[in-house]
Amino acid sequence: MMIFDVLTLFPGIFVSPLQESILGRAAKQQLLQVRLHNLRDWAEGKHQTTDDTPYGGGDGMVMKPEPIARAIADLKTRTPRAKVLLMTPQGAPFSHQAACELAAEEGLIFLCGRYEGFDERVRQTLVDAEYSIGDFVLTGGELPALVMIDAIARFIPGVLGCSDSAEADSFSDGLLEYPQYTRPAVFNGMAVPEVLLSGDHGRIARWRREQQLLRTWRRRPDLLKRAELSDEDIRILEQLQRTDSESGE
Ligand code: 4GX
Repeated sequence: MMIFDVLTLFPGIFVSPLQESILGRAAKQQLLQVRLHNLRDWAEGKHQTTDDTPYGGGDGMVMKPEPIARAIADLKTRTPRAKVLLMTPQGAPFSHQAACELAAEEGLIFLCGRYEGFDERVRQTLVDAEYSIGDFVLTGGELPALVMIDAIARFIPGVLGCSDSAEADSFSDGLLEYPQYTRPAVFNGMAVPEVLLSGDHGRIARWRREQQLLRTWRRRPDLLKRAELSDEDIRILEQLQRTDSESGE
């Protein structure tokens, strides 16, 4: 069973997202365990202070290193090989690939920062990897940790139903997903593409691949450089580029 330890000043943020739906079921089935820890439990003094003013002056507060060092040392007595992860806009871009690799670890410790972050010596000596979930600024590392736990959990065997596996979904071949439809056949005057009602599985598969290529080329051309493309895919793309002005999306 994979262990996710979370160090945070706000453990309450995690409770409902981890209880619901697929993650909640995975925890019940003992495929993963998320243990929430309040950093304040490792702080000292009457006020159990976890932050302090920055050396050199300036706005905001910085999280003190000692409570974090004690907390990580304690957690590592139980999971000695666990990797310590920090969420920050300065980290490596978190991705499908990173999620897949992290899912192979026995344990992960998510160190969630608030305020202006941590004393630099925490990163230098206690952190194994730093990740960013995107180029924007959040109020803390808690939501990024939840995002990462969700994406990593999908790669743990048994977490997803057999009908949709993490390896089969879009980012595995580097392309965006094709459009999906369900009943009714006509909604607000818009009909489902005829090919999907044809029952011709070969035609349907070709149409879906074409839609994946079209969407990726239109919306995320950057992804095409690293996508796994067959000779047929490349032929379809060249065709799309020639007829682009005609076909609307
Ligand atoms: N993708 N933030 C963390 C506080 C902080 C600052 C420095 C550690 C070091 C973010 C993101 C993000 C805001 C989370 C600053 N903690 N994290 N927080 N985007 O914006 O991961």
